[in-house]
Amino acid sequence: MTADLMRRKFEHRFDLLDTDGDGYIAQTDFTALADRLIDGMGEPADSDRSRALRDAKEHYWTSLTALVAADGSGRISRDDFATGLARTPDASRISAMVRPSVEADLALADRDGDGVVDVDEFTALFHAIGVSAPEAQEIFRTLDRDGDGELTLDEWLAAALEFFTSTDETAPGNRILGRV
Ligand SMILES: [Ca+2]
Ligand SMILES: [Ca+2]
Ligand SMILES: [Ca+2]
Repeated sequence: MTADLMRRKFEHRFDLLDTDGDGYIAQTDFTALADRLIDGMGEPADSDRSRALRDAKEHYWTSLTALVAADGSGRISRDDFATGLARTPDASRISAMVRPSVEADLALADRDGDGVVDVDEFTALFHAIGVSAPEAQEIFRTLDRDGDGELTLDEWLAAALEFFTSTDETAPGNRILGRV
């Protein structure tokens, strides 16, 4: 059951990361993902936030290829992705991979610049990658663990790490990108 949960989570994430839907994740998917988020939030393409987001997604891609045995083709298949991540949930490496990405996502989403993300900011960010408002609101409530209506960097990072490493069916982080 545990292996099954991990596989379901990673396959779900793969489908979201495979932006062009060709069955492989490549650097171009991460570039497209960054552009989609930047456009969707109405952020100028050359702003500091946009640059930081693009750099963070590139870092994510580079870290991911180091983590999941790539076949040297510069792309990762669905099976390699799910199998590789399920085999080695190395928390420190996962954390190093996702932290810049979460920081950049938060900075992009935080339109009023108060350092945290409210439900409307969160919903707008997720809308940019095709997640419906009701689903984004549900994800927000799950990730906002103290229920104060604000998603902090720590709450977001905890969920991101949990997504990759927790074998608990009920872990809130499993829901970071919606139902799996
Ligand atoms: Ca692809
Ligand atoms: Ca905010
Ligand atoms: Ca909170």
